[in-house]
Amino acid sequence: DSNRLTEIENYIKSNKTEPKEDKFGIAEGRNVIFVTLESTQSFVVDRKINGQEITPFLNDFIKESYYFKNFYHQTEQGKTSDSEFLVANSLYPLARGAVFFTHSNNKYYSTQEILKEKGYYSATFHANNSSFWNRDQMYKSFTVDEFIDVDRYDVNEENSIGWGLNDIEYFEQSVDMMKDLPQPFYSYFITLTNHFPFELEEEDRLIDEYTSKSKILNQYIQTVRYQDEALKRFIEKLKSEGLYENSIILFMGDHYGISENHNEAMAELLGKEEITPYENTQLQRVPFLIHMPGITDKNPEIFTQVSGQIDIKPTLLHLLGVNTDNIIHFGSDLFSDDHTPFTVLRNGNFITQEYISVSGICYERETGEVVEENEVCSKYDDKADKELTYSDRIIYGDLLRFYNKEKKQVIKDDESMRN
Ligand code: GP9
Ligand code: MN
Repeated sequence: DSNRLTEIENYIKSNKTEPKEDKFGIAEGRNVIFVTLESTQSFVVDRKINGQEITPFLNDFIKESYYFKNFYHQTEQGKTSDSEFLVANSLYPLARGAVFFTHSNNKYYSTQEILKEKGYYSATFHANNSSFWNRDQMYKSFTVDEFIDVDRYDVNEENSIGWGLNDIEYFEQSVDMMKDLPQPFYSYFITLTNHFPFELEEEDRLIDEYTSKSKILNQYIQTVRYQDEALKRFIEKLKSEGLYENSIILFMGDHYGISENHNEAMAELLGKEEITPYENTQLQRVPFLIHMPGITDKNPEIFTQVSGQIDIKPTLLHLLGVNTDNIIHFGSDLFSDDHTPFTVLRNGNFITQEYISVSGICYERETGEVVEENEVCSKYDDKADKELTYSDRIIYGDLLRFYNKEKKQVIKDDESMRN
């Protein structure tokens, strides 16, 4: 019944933060260009291998953007689809399985749907089969207006590798289709080349080979470098097609790419003795940036507060001037003065500005020192648990069917009985 949603709503309201006045609505009416960077972790940013930058374009682009250094992915087995779920709903994905498969018929109130009410048209560009991750079904529940899937791209032997169309070609063809979208639009791009096992043609290798014991890590460096080149050309083409100026561009890593099986090579690359559970948690950071021509290029900023994918929806909606007061979601606006830096990963580990809790062990966030007085972490256990449990309840109980979108309020029990 709807009382279950009311309890959750009360929790969310008690954690409500006010949007920052000078940021609210600064991107109002702009086209949104959201890009998912496949398997991209933050450790590649600003890092050189044999004197060569892995992400030269990204490193420069960050200098004209808002960049979030301590931003974590919160995905689980649903991988990319989990990251999409987080961005669209500011709800947590599930601990097991992929919510895109298990709960695609639920009621949601996605970023796409909220923006549609404001006159936006939404489209997802992804050169894979539309049924992969059950996207075709879930996108209906998210009210995505158009899914530009593999059938809309010209894919051939020359321009594809590994999982399909290579990123340079993908962006090239995508921009040509973007020109026809009704504006303003909310466009969502999902890259593919930097996907396990990170295969690449010889001619696309733009950085000297890394030579650790892990073939996977070595190839990853190459595909990340290649993806960076694709992003550079994407932005250039947006500029030449007149789609750049009036836009808000967001880049987000979807999840980790290098698993713990490669810890030894990873430790060597990072110059650490070993990858401890603390280091492994820090490796769950993925790049997140917001770029607004005419705004962030003039006043770029690096944000160090702890944050995660759950926070994107309210942050973006506020920049677009959309109020989120009565929308059921767990994230909070990253620009808000009273944003609590607290990020819970889907496995229950969590990060605060001072501490990181991994499997019940408490570490100093910056140094990785174990903290003996565990209370400094354990006082957040309850909050971590509540976030995940409440979100799960919404999904398992399909509780958003008790939410009235027109009135922006939870339907009262007597009312829901009539429906
Ligand atoms: C597949 C692409 C990659 O369409 O999104 O999926 P992943 O394996 O990373 O979840
Ligand atoms: Mn992915």
